[in-house]
Amino acid sequence: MRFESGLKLTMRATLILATCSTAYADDVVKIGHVAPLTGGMAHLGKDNENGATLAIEEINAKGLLIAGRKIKLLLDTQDDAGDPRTATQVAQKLVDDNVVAVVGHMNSGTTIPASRIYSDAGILQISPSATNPAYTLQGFKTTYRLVTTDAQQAPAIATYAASKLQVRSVAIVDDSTAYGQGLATEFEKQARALGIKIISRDATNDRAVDFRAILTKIKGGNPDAIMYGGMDATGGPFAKQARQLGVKAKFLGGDGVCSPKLSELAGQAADDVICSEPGQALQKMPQGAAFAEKYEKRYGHSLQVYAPAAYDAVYIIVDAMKRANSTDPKKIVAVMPVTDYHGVTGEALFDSKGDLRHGVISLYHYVSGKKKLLDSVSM
Ligand code: ABU
Repeated sequence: MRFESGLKLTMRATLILATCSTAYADDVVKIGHVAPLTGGMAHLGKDNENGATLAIEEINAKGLLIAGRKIKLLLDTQDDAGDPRTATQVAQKLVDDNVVAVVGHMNSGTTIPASRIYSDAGILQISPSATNPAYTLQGFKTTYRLVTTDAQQAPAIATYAASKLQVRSVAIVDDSTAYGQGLATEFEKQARALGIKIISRDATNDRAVDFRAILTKIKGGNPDAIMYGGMDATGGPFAKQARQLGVKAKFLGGDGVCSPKLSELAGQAADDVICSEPGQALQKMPQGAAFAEKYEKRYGHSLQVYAPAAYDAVYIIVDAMKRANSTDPKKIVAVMPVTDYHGVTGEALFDSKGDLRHGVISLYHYVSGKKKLLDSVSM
């Protein structure tokens, strides 16, 4: 069992706990969380943190008993700034902090390098958002995710573009990250298979702000669509600058761009974006509406994309603790393969790699800046 006594908490926390008569009976168990909490992706990282926090608060309020001991959960949340090197540093910090499991990271480019550290430490990692297939292909027993992969998402976007939007030619741009590059490559494979002409393939980076050189080149090729592999922080300005340059193409993207915030970042160009999300649309999730309402009540604004998955990830960790009757990280990992948890995002059943057994992809567009569901595809 990995418990940290209330007596070992900081002086401030000890004083707070000492005012409560039952506090000394509680063992503090830390669950790690990592996402970019600063920089251009902070709105998505904070959304993940909010989802995880909501679950922790609910579980603590109801009370949690494991192996006859009262547990108080603490979210040990860290900022990796979406940077792979920082991600490995904060992963090691969480291991040193004795977390029992980790919700995160948010980006594929941070989740993948951090996963070796958690694997070496025998600590369960559940990403609510990393979609690059490589994450769960490393042979680690500790890697899980609650999103369908880009190997499923990219073909869904390409197929929709060819069959419903009559896209016959496309320019592809990625942000040189594990996510953006991987998604663009999977899209390119499927687009070629469907007979879509690839006019060009270019790379920018995930901190770029000026896309005019790439867009001017793309404009010359006059593609029906531009597929952007990257996040909304760069995808929004990319689409906006394309419109300013008079590019007429539709914009295609994955879940990285598919946020409510995109319309703020892209302006009117958002109405030409078609994007995918891993999983069922919030309004189609059995507990989706209730979760959205609870989130808004707690935070005073609506959620972005991955908060329901981050929320479910905490409950799945607690479900594993209950089934293992332990907070020992290795015992938690041992029971994860037989998880069958019904959460906000639906039923979580994992394959031998830690991927969801049944995936759904939702496709969206924007109407007057509002994200609207177009279609759902079961994989
Ligand atoms: N799935 C898009 C955002 C997170 C990632 O990098 O995979």
